[in-house]
Amino acid sequence: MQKEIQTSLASLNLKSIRYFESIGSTNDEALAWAAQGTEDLSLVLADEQTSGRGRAGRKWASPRGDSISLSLILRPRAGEADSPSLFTGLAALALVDALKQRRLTAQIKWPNDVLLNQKKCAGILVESVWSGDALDAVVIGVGVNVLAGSVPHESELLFPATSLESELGHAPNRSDLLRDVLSALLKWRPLMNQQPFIQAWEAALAFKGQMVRVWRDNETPLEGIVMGLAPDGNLRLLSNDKIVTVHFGEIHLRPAL
Ligand code: BT5
Repeated sequence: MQKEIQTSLASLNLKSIRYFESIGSTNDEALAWAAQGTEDLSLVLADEQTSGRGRAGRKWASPRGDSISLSLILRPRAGEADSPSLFTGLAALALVDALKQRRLTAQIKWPNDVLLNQKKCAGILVESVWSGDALDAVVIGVGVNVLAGSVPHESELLFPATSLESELGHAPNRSDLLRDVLSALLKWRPLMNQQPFIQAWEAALAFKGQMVRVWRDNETPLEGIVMGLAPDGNLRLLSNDKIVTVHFGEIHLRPAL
């Protein structure tokens, strides 16, 4: 597998790759590596995570051989975006593009889930390393359910889940998919502060024009119709005849039934 991945990624000019057959969390490894000063475009990959993380301490399942687990380290350049929401959008859009190449129409459940047929097939966890007030590094963690065995039992899920194998009817090649996701991410990166990026992200938003309920930390849930995105990647809802901006952070979004 490792050789196959190296061949697949050769054209991307990544700086350095650390591959693990099994690891706790690729994001933990990448955060430590970033703190030691590794370069922009360093990548951590694993065939299995034993303590994969979602947001707010939730678990992310990535059993051996069934999923893609990656953490890409970026060192934001001068003038580049410094908002975690934009980096989450970058990964989400890259996944949408790579799935489109496999004739799958994915949608983004803002802020960090990628859906196929309204079921979650991938999750994104962006974490930052700060040096005082300056953003030193961003770790973009991406988990993709490639084979059917990657999908946890429904009793462990907050939202329905699926795999690419289940949606396609056959198993896609993991190395090729990995290459296409990273290649799309690198393609969109220079555009992150620009309108076409937000437009493409907005075009892939799930529940557009629909009523959703958003839970935020310790606040009463907010209900509103999904209108789109602000230029910084925050979500715009129409709530009680007013446009409300929901800031990226610890939120959950669900269709309001
Ligand atoms: C996420 O969190 O969706 C972010 C997942 C990020 C995982 C990647 S893998 C590489 C890198 N290294 C890490 O340690 N993490 C990143 P959140 O929105 O909080 O969703 C977590 C919830 O998703 C859990 O509470 C479960 O309900 C559900 N879940 C867990 N594993 C899943 C899976 N494989 N497929 C679909 N849903 C899952």
